[in-house]
Amino acid sequence: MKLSNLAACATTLALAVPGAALADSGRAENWAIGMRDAASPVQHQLNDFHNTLLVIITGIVLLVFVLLGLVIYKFRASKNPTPSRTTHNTLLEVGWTALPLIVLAFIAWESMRLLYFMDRVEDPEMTLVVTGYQWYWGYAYPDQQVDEFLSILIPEEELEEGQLRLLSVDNPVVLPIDTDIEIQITADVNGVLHSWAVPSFGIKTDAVPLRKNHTWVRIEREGTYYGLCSEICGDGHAYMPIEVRAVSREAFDDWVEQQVAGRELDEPPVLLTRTYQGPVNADGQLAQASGQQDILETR
Ligand SMILES: [Cu+2]
Repeated sequence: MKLSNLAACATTLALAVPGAALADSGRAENWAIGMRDAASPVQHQLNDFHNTLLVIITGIVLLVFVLLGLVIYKFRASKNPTPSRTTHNTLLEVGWTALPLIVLAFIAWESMRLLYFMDRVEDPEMTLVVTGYQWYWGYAYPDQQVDEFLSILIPEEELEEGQLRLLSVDNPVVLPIDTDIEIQITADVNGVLHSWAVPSFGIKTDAVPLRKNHTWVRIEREGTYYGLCSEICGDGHAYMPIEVRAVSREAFDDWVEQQVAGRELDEPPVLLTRTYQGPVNADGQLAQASGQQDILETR
């Protein structure tokens, strides 16, 4: 949301209407405020919940301010040389205990409902397996028999027109729109904790070695969506972005065909050596984190 929309935004907040239509980008923009554009049912609900909470806390702050002002004005020393000694009022006390309880119960109920909604989808149509490595992501599509491929940051000096610094990767993860996708997230068994986070989808799920966490997405629009590792995982933490290409189902099927075509299933795995880029220091030189990793590749 651009700053110039602030006035519209203020009106929107006051009326508790979910965020105005935003530019469709899937990435952060300069001078933007508010949530990233929602592109999944989960993120839509998160936005709505966020807006509802904003109204509730605004109401509470205003109420407290007004009461405080009233007390300061009405019971000032000059007007009350002999202060009242009134204590206890059953109705008031029950009221100011019960009201916050009701508000909190509503927030808790809504939070839990959303947590369960984010957790899983009934009968997913396909599965994406995400694995966090030091420091890049691997993606596999077991249903489509697409073996794991690696998604590695494009170094700044190799960026091409239209690619984004610290966000674009060599092999983006490709997903179809309008499809219930189960996402299983784990991390390299010899590795560390990561977190696979794509704000437009409302996803931020930890990638834990030897554990498979899961979540789901149903992408509503074609486009490119970006995310970042969101668990401080080590010195390559800032260099393992997530780039998701959401395409039509037909385009996705074509992509799968390309991935699978020409692959001899009986071929023995090949030992490949991949390099990854670690942090860059002020002179643009790679710091010591850069290195190599041997990967068994079945293609
Ligand atoms: Cu990480």
